[in-house]
Amino acid sequence: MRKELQSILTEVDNTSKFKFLFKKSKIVAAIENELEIVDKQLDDIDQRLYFLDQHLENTANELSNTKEKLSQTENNLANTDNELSNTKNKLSQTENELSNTAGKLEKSQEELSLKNNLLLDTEKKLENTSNKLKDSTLREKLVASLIDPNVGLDQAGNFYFKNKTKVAVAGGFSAGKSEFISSLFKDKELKLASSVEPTTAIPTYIINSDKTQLWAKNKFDKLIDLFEIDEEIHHKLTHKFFTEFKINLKSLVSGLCLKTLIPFEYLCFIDTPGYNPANLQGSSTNEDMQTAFDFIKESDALIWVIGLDSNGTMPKSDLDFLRKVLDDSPKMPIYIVLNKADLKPLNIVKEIMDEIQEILKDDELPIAGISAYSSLSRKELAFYKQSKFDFISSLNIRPSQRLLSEIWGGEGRI
Ligand SMILES: Nc1nc2c(ncn2[C@@H]2O[C@H](COP(=O)(O)OP(=O)(O)O)[C@@H](O)[C@H]2O)c(=O)[nH]1
Ligand SMILES: [Mg+2]
Repeated sequence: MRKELQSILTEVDNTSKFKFLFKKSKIVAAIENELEIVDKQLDDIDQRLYFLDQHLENTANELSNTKEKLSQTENNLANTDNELSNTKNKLSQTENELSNTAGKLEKSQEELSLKNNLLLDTEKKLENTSNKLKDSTLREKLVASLIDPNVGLDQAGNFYFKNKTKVAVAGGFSAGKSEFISSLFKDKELKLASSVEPTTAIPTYIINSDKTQLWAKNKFDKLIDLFEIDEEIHHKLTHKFFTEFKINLKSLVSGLCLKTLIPFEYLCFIDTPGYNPANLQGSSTNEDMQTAFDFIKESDALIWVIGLDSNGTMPKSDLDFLRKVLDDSPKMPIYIVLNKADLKPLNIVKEIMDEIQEILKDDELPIAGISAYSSLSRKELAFYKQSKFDFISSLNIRPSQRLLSEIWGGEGRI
């Protein structure tokens, strides 16, 4: 526009040169005025342009800054991503290492447990060997003292049977005869050995004494103090011991005598070898019956034990046996112990007791009483006529000087 006005001004100038009658000064002034306005506007525009430029530049700067920050942030993000991925890798590595270590630990534990078992096995074997060695030493000592005619006390030794009333404890094999006698001991730890076969059982005589002693009578009629051989011998002379070392004790020893504290000063209990009733497996021979019978004949009273585990009544063979005893010794006091009464309900035990009492009455077999008893718990659950304690106590009086010479020889002293 400014150019147009300038050209107009130049035109006017030129025109005035041709001496036209023209109000030149007025026109020029107007144009110049216009020019001034236009110049001002132009200046304004320039200034605005300048501002705009500056604003643009600022915005461009800010944009560039923002871009830079964005790029930095992007970089940072990428770094963080990398770090994250690194950390993940490390974590996974650590997890693997941990799992490996756990596996190794498990293996080590297994190996340790195997080694431990091996150690226990070895210890057991060692203990067995050591026990065997000890047992074998015991065997040698035992056999040596039993077969030497010069070892042991003569019959006139320590024990006196002359003031004792002999009470035979008899009954079927495994009825609990030994356990019954053991239940009378003051010392609850002390027990008569439980034999596995009737043929291996040796008659054992039990008498009262302050000091516990175990004596064996050998085939030379000498008495051997078994506790002198080994203080724990009564725990060691088990069925296993005899079978393992192939010792037939019965062929070396004719009887055992256990002295221990019992509340019956004048009694000598005889733990007789049992016999198997004819209807049971491994039934006994007439010889077994005869052996039991001979011991009873020797005695002043008889306690007949019936095991309630295998019996619900009085076995016929028992009745026959008792009949034979009474035929031979009509005055023999007979007391019946229904042992292992803890194995049946009390009402059943009482029913069995009533039935047995009826049977004996019908068979005209006089008895001194019946006791339903548990030798294991030392408890009497019921009785007929009199308790077992009353019966035994009634026998516990100083008898006339009857000798046990038939069994122990000499003067009735051992
Ligand atoms: N539950 C129970 N078992 C008994 C009782 N008396 C003995 N026994 C068990 O019966 C088995 C034979 O006993 P034992 O005295 O050796 O019989 P024995 O052959 O007549 O001398 C053993 O295992 C005893 O523990 C008792 O009163 N109750
Ligand atoms: Mg026995």
